[in-house]
Amino acid sequence: MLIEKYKLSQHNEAALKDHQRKFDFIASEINNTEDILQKLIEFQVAIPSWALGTGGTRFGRFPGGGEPRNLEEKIEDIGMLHALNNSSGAISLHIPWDIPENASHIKALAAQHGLKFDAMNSNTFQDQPGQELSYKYGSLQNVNKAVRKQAIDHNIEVIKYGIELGSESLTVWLADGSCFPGQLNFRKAFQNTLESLEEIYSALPNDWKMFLEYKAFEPNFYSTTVGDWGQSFTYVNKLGPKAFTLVDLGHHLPNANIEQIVSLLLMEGKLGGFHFNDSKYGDDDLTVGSIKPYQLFLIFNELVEGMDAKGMNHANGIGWMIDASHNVKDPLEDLLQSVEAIMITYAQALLVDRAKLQEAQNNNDVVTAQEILQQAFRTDTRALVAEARLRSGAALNPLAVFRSEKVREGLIKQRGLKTVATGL
Ligand code: RM4
Ligand code: MN
Ligand code: MN
Repeated sequence: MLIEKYKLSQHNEAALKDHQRKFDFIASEINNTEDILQKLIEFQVAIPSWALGTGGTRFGRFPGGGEPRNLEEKIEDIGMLHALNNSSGAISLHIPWDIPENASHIKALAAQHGLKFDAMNSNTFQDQPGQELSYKYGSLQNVNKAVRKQAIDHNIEVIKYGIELGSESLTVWLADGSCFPGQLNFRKAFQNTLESLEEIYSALPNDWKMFLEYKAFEPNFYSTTVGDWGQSFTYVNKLGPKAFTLVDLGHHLPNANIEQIVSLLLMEGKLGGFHFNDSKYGDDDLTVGSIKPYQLFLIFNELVEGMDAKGMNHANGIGWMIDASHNVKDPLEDLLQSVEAIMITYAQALLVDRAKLQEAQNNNDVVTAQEILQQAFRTDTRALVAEARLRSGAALNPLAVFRSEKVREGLIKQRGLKTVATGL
């Protein structure tokens, strides 16, 4: 559903006075307003094509109506989000959930909405109808060479789809592992996986990157073959310069120090991809910033510090994506909230006084170091983020426009109440 430009302007005009007051205040409080605004305008977070419908849990799924019925409609939904916030200018596809039957048509449609194709995702964690061999006991790690070959071929096929669309990266997330002690020989599982990844890596175009995502548990509950950042890092180091680790915020054991993980991966030049979500217990895939906003800030603080230390471009040095699932909220509203939380937190991280922080660290002044971080975290950056949107022709308040324009109602009218988007 297209939201007409004049509707956005109407909404912005009505909200302008209030916004201006708040923006003037924050601008008077900080020094580098223009620089921060520019960075906010440039920063883009990809939306995965599987996050546009209702996720559900293994106990049930409660679809909300108006879900996209095909890839075209998924692109339209993301285009609508991008028109509202100008921060979700990319789409990440999962094959085979979203096979682009006609690549040039799909590419043109995405371009119309100002969208790029972010990382392509392979899927060897489910068996597809008509598939010859099963992934029940793993894919790239499987003890059976023929299963491994099938999974390798699938990944190479995903790369081919990506080339047609203009994507430049492949994300490999494996459900491989074991559910019971004794089921697997850990070293053999690692070696098989490495050999399989090597074959996929050799099919990567020169200007592509491969992201290897780790996850502590689920669907396997005893061991996971790419279970943590150390394991992913070992694989990607062996693979070569085009291979990188991907950090998904929900894929750690409780209380892991994720900010330290991203800092060290950046130092080693091996942080390539990033999946945003939030969690209370495990891979909960909740709205970004809804549970642990301070942790998100500390992670962003290390991301900014580490990227700057390497002279990396914040917007495209790392593949940023939201990886969430929506059980009780409207998925599109949830995505708007997630993008907003990311931008607010990114802006806070940009506010950290790095020179003073370094000085405090060098003097072992623990109290000042904490004050500096919390000063940034407690700054209300919402007006900065809104101003960045205003300047790029998007909405001052995307969620309010989504609601007042009755987007969901419109989508239900267009697509029906009982549509089910492909995905988990
Ligand atoms: C996994 C992981 C992957 C995502 C799948 C759907 O837990 O986060 O990134 O592609 O879920
Ligand atoms: Mn993920
Ligand atoms: Mn996950």
